[in-house]
Amino acid sequence: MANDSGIRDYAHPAGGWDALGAVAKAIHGQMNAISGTRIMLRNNQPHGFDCPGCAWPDPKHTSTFEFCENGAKAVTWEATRKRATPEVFQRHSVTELLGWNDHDIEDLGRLTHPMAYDAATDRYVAIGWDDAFARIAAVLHALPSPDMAEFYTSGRASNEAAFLYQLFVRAYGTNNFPDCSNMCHEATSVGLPRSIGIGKGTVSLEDFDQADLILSIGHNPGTNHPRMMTTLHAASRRGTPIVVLNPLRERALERFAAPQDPLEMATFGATQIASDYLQVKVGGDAAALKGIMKGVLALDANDLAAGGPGVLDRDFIATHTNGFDALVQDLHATAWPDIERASGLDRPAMERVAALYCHARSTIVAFGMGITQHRLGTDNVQQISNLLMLRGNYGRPGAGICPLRGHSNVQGNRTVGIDEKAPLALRQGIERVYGFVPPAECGHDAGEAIEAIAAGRSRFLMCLGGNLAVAMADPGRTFAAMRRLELAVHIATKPNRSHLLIGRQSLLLPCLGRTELDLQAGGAQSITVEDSMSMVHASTGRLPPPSDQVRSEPAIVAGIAKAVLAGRYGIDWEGMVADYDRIRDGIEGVLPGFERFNQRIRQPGGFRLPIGPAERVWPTASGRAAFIVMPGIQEDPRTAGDQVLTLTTLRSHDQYNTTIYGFDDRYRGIVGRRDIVFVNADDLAAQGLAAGDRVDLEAAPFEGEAPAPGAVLRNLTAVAYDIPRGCAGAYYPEANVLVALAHRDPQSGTPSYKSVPVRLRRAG
Ligand SMILES: Nc1nc2c(c(=O)[nH]1)N[C@H]1C(S)=C(S)[C@@H](COP(=O)(O)OP(=O)(O)OC[C@H]3O[C@@H](n4cnc5c(=O)[nH]c(N)nc54)[C@H](O)[C@@H]3O)O[C@H]1N2
Ligand SMILES: Nc1nc2c(c(=O)[nH]1)N[C@H]1C(S)=C(S)[C@@H](COP(=O)(O)OP(=O)(O)OC[C@H]3O[C@@H](n4cnc5c(=O)[nH]c(N)nc54)[C@H](O)[C@@H]3O)O[C@H]1N2
Ligand SMILES: [Mo]
Repeated sequence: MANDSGIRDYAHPAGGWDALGAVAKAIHGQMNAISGTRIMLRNNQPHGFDCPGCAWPDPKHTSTFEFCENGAKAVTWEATRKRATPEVFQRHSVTELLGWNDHDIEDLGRLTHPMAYDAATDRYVAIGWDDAFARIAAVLHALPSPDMAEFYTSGRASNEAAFLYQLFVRAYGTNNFPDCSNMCHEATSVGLPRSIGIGKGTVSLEDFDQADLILSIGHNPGTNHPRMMTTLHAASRRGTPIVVLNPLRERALERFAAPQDPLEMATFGATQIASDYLQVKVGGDAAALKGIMKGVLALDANDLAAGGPGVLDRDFIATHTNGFDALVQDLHATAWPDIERASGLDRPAMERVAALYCHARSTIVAFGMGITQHRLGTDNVQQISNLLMLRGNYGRPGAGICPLRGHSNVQGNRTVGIDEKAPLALRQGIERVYGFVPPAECGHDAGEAIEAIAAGRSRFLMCLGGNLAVAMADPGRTFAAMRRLELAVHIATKPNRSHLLIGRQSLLLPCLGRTELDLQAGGAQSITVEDSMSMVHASTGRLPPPSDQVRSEPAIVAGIAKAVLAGRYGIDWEGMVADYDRIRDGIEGVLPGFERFNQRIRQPGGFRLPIGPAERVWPTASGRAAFIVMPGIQEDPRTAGDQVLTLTTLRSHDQYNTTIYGFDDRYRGIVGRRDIVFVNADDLAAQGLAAGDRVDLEAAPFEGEAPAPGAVLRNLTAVAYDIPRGCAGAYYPEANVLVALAHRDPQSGTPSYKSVPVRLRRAG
C-alpha cells in the first residue's frame, strides 16, 4: 500500500532502537530532555516512585533502570510542562472543547485550580476548595437516599486515597462503587474466587524463571506491559516454550529486541518469543481451552493404556479439588467439530499444545483483556483454571495463574475496599476500627451505575480519576446519562471528555500525580500500591507540583469527607492526611494481611500479601479448588446473522486507555491515524471490498441488545490484516459507539468490548 496512506508493513522486531527513539520523542513532546531523562532514571527504583504505566511487578534487587517505552510515555505525559489553567478554560468554551479530539483535550496539560462549570459563559471557572466541598455536601445532603450517588474509582489511586474514599462513602451510606475494574478484570475477580477462592493471580515474578511452559492468552505485553517482555525474552532464551493464543499476530509476541541487551542492540538482533502462535477466533478462547483439555484427557488415556501413570496430577485432583468427574463428562460430550468451529483452530494445533502442556512440569498461564472482555469472560477465566488444575499447576514453583492487571494500582484499590459487593470481613473491620456499621447491600458496578444515572435513579457522580463516560460502552446512551446528573465531581490530573459532559453542576478538582512531592502537615508523604503479583510497596514522588493549588488525592477525599460527614462517627480525617502512616494504621486494623504495614513498606521492595492458592490453601466454601464446567460450546455473536463480523476493540501502541498520546500504532504498521479497521482480506473480498477502501462499521444487534440508534463508525479505512475470518479489530475508545451497554458478561458484568457484532459496508 502507498506509504502516504499511513498503513505499512512493520518489518522490525518489537523493542529495539525504534523503542528508544520513541522515548526521546515522548520526552521532547512534553518536557525538556534533561529533566525528562532524570525522571526516567528514578522510575521504579527502590526509593523512587511507582511507574503509573502498568501493574507488572518490579524485579527484586533492581539497581539498573529497567527500560520501558510506554512507562516513559506515561511518566512524561503526567510530568508535562503544559498547564490547563483557568485562563486556558477562559479561552475555550466547553462546547468548543467537546469538538476537539481526545488527544488535544488532555494535551491542554495539568489542571492547576479547582473549577466549577459556569452555565452563563459555558466555561469552567476557578473556585475555592472550601466552596467546592460545600457544594458537594449540599447536593449529597439533599439526595433522598445515599444510594442515589455513585462513586467511581480509576485504578491509579493509591491504597491510601482509595481506603479513605471507601471509608467516606460507606460512612455516607452507600456501596455504589463502580470502578474501572468492572470494565477490565471483573471476570477474573468473579470467576477465580469460585475456582480457587481468590480473585488474584497466584504467581510471583520468580515463578517465571522456573516455569517450563508459558501460555500467553489475549494480551499484548509489548504495548501494555512492556516490562513483561524482559521476562518473556529471558524465558525464551532459556528455551522455555511460549504458546500464544491471539487472533492478531502481535509483533512483540513474535520477535523482540531487548533494549537492555547490548549484544542484541549492537547487532540489530532479536529473540523469537512465541514458540507456537495460535490465531484463535475472537471470542473463541473457551472453546480452544476445552480443546486443549480434551487433548490432555486423550494423552492421559493413552498413557494409562500403555501401562503408564497417566499425565493428570491425580494426587492433586483427589486431595485439592471438586468437580473433576463433571468436567471430564462435559469434555467427552463436547465434539471436536464444534470446538474447531468456535475456536477457529484445527484439532492438531490444540493437541500439540496439549502435548507441550503434558510435557511441562510447571506451567504458567498469563492473560489479559482478550479473555475477560467477553460475554463468556468468566467462563474463559475458569477454563484457564481448569486446565491448570488438571496437572496440579497451582501452589508450586514455576506454576500458576497470572492475570495481567491494567492500571498500576487497580488490584490494590479492590483490596482496600473499592468493592460494590462490600465483603463481610471488610464491613466487620470498619465497624471494629471506626465504630460504625457500614451498609451491607450490594451497590452498583460501572454498568449499573450508568444505567441508574440514565434512568434518573442516581443523580450524583464522583470520579476519583479516570474517564468513565469515554471508557464505558455506548456513548450515545452514556453521554446522555452524564448530562442528567445533578452534580458531577471529577478529581483528575488532566482534563478529558467526561469532564465536558456537563450536568446541572460540574466540578473539576486538580490532584497530584504519582511523580510529585506530596507535602502534608506531617512532612513529605509516600503512598503504597499493590502490583499484579500482590506485592505491596511504597512510592514517593519528588517533582514539584503543577501549582500550589493542587492537592493530593487523600487530602481532597478527606476535605470532602469532612464537609459531608460534619463530624459524624468522629473520624479524624485531618490527622490521617497529616501523616499517611495513620491511614495505613487504619488499613492494618481493618484488613487481614497488612500486619506491621508501616514497618514492612519501609523495606525496599515491600511485602507480598498472602495468596492462599500459592500455598495450596483454598479460601472457597468447600476448602477445595473447583473445576467449573462451561457446558458444551457457546456460540459468539456471529451466529446473529449473515455478514456479521465479530469486532474486537484494541489499544494502539500510542495510548493509555482513553488517553491518546499520539496517532501511531508502530508494531501494527499504522502511522499517524486511528481511523482504520483490521479485516481479513477474504472477508473484504467477499463483500467486493479491497484494502484501502473506505468503509463504515455498523452495530449489529445481538439477542435484542443494541447500542443507541444510529450507532455507526464512519469512514474508516479497511486494512487487510492477518486476522481470522469473521473477525475484525478497531481502536478503543472510538469503537465504543458500537458496543451495546447491555452487552455484558452476565456473571461479572464486564462489557463485551471484545466480541462486538458489527456489519461492514462501503462508506457512504
Ligand atoms: N501503554 C499502555 N499500557 C497499558 C494500557 C494502555 O492502554 N496503554 N492499559 C492498561 C490497562 S487498564 C489494561 S486492562 C491492560 C490491557 O492490556 P491487554 O490485555 O494487552 O489489552 P488490549 O490492548 O485490549 O489487548 C488485548 C489483546 O488481546 C487480543 N485479543 C482481542 N480479542 C481477543 C480474543 O477474543 N481472544 C484472545 N485470545 N485474544 C484477543 C488482542 O489482539 C490484543 O493483543 O494494559 C494496561 N497497560
Ligand atoms: N471498547 C473498549 N472499552 C474499554 C476497554 C477496551 O479494551 N475496549 N478497556 C476498559 C478498561 S480495561 C479500562 S481499565 C477502562 C479505563 O477506564 P478509566 O480508568 O476510567 O480511564 P483512563 O483512560 O485510564 O483515565 C484517564 C484519565 O485519568 C485521569 N488521571 C490520570 N492519572 C491520574 C491520577 O493519578 N489521579 C487522578 N485522580 N486522575 C488521573 C486523567 O484525567 C485522565 O484523563 O476502559 C475500559 N473501556
Ligand atoms: Mo484495564
